Amino acid sequence: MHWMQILIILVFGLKMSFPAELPARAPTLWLAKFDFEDGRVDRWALEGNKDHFTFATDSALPHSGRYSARLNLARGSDKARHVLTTLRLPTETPWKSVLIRFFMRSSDLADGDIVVNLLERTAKGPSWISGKSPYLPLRGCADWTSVELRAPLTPGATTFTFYLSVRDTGLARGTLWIDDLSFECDAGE
Ligand SMILES: [Ca+2]
Repeated sequence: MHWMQILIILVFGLKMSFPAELPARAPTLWLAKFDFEDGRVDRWALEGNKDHFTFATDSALPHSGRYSARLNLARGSDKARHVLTTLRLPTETPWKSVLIRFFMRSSDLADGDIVVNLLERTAKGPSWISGKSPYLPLRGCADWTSVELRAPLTPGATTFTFYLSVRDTGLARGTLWIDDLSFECDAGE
């Protein structure tokens, strides 16, 4: 068979397999997943009153594998405390949102002692996606609990920062464990 005949058959076959009227699926991208199985938290940073909290991997009752990450508020603090990680966004695609999923459990934390805050960086500079109020207050829970939220992104944003922020009441103390945290970008509506 001549190579042109093979090419025509291949092209025709592909068209038959993927009819043009099927809507194109908006691209998605797995940006990052943290299962903490390397026993490290070196992609995370602490900001604020660092003597008053720790963030490290922990092997007691992980959600998956051998490790989770443990945020321990050793004592109260009237100054801000944050644990954060920044992810680079590939800008070839105008991402419209990011889906964040994780599992958490806690001990001695009141509802809302820790909130999730989200920051994006665009050509205009950094801005809170969540505005001035907490984006998502976390509820205290003794057993592993699934948390999921979708945050809007400004198309063209270059980085995205996920914060676990401790409420500045001076009273918050206790422990939060987090595991299987994933970030998935979506270019759809
Ligand atoms: Ca794990």
